[in-house]
Amino acid sequence: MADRIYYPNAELAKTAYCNSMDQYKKMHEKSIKQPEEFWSEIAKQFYWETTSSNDKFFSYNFNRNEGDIFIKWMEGASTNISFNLLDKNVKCGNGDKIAFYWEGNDVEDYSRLTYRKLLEETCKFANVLKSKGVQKGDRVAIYMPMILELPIAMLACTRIGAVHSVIFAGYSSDSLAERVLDSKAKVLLTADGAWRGSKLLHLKSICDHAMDKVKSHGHNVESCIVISHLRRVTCPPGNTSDGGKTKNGTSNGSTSEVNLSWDDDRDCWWHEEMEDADSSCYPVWVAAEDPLFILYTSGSTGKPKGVLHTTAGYLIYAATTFKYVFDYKPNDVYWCTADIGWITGHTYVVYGPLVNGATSVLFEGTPFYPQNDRYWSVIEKYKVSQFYTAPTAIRSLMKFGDDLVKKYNLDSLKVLGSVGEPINSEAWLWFYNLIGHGKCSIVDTFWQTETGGHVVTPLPGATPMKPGSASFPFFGVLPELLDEDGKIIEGEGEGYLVFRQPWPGMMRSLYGNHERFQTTYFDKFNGFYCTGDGARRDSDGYLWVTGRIDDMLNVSGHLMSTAEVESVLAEHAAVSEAAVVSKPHPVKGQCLYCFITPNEGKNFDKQLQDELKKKIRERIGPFAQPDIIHHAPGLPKTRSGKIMRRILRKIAVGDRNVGDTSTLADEGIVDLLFQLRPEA
Ligand code: 6R9
Repeated sequence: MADRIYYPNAELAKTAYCNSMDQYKKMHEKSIKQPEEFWSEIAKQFYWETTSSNDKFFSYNFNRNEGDIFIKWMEGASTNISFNLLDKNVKCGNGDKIAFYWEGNDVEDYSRLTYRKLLEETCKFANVLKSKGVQKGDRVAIYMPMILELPIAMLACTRIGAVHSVIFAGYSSDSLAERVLDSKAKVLLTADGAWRGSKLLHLKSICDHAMDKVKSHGHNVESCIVISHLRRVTCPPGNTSDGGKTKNGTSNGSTSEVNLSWDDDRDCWWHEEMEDADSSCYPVWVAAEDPLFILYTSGSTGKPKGVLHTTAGYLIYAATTFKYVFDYKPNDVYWCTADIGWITGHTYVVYGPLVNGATSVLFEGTPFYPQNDRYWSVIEKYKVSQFYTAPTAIRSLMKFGDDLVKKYNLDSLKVLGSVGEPINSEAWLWFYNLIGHGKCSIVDTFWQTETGGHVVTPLPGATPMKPGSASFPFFGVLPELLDEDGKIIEGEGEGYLVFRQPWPGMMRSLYGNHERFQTTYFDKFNGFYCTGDGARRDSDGYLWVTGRIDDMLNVSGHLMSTAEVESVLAEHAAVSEAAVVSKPHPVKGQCLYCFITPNEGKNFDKQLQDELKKKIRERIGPFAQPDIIHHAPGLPKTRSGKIMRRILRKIAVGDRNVGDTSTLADEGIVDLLFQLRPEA
């Protein structure tokens, strides 16, 4: 079944923006050979305060021998993103159209926001930011749950040319502090707290710790603006918390009852600041290459990388990928389940849908609350037509059986999307047959925080699908597979996935560290952007992304580096050394498998294991908690002291076929580690 080719639904193809492989090939060829013409035609759909001349539309250097790496699109043009997403839609008659249906953690909590109201709220909050001294180019850190104020805050930044840095609200206070410090954010936006399932997240208190830490490193967050969220949502049953509504909808009390610490000089309530804010705010026109946002992603050295995206190129790329990959039509309702704290949420919850005037669902909760059928009930409730989620979510929902799905009417679905990691064929087929009733196209979208938008993906009305293959490059993208020596692999084969030339939405730098940007992505293969992923091309030219080939792990779609986890583990007083590898996991894709060498005289016992798990949760976040901690009296190292992770990965899966061990300083260690394997 998995080898079969699945053709796009003929009905969908009839009206699709791109409805055949011929059309795709023509458009792709033009986008590669004449990028200026291709993208300038698309750019005409947006508002530019000043435009770019043809000779300056696109320039770049991918070759370090020829100077610094740079990528520039639409030099000379200026615009404002919030103007294109909001004012333009309101002017075009979309003012009363719903921009977001908000679906809270609890089924009783929901609301909606039109484009007109979104514009008004954005302008008001932009004025609040101005009143806090935020100016063009200043960084604003955002640590918020999935609530309507989050896109409002991001768009308010763009209104005045401020640079947002959204930090996923599952990160610990240390991780938050590290990111706030790196970007030197002037203002931090958060909420008092939020429910995730039946768990309460104390967001403001996490921010307090982070701001203290930032201060001890010499940087001051001048203002912290807090949304009073708990008082307006329903408390999960069995909880009597903090000022939230009880199950019957009556209020438990006011937010002042929430036990928050408060710094009067720094902290203020969002709703109080908004009360008198002016609802109009003239947009600040920014240059095409002015920064739009920073988004941190894990780096293989352990220090997060502040991926920097700029204005014009990101806008046209988010707009174009959203339109073609989801084939969004004016009456559709689109739902991307990703948190806005990740790149998928930036491009495909906020920018892509809004610039296309789309109606989306913004979901605060989890797939498992109050029951394991929440996703299917939300699709039925809003008649969702495009549903975009992650393989890890699909695999975890498959476990609960098909009956839970069959209770719901999912007929509205047309396109299903997958992102974050390779999708195995079993999950693909379940998604296709059970969720999509065999009539929806699946778009398996390969991309990265760095790429800004989809780079390898099927188009739903054109591409015949092979389960597990991200298939072909999007417009403007020219992939190659390289062998270890940097030689191009033609035709069938497997190698490093790289890109030969920039597309508009690709990152421009790492914030404050252009040198690291150049060495991380361009040093391995001169003249190519290196993704860090491996891929295979089959005899039909389809690309199959096989996963990371650097020291990165992908746990439930969250990317993290082994170095990042190892350095936290090694800080524990009882730990002499730690080595982390990934192990395949049936639901999460990969999980963390940690080898720990205790210090002399220290016991490797349950208490130590629990402490290490707790430390990772606190320092990185709960999603990074290791699944297995393995006692390693020694580690397999080369004579030069390099840990051979290849061997550790074999031990993790119990595969005795470890290959050549002759370069090891102590070959006996491998046997010992096999003996000490914990029962999985
Ligand atoms: C969008 C996003 C990027 C890494 C990437 C790759 C993996 C993402 C994938 C996929 C296979 C897909 N990845 N989509 N692998 N097929 N469709 O996830 O960004 O968080 O930066 O992660 O995720 O390994 O390099 P990000």
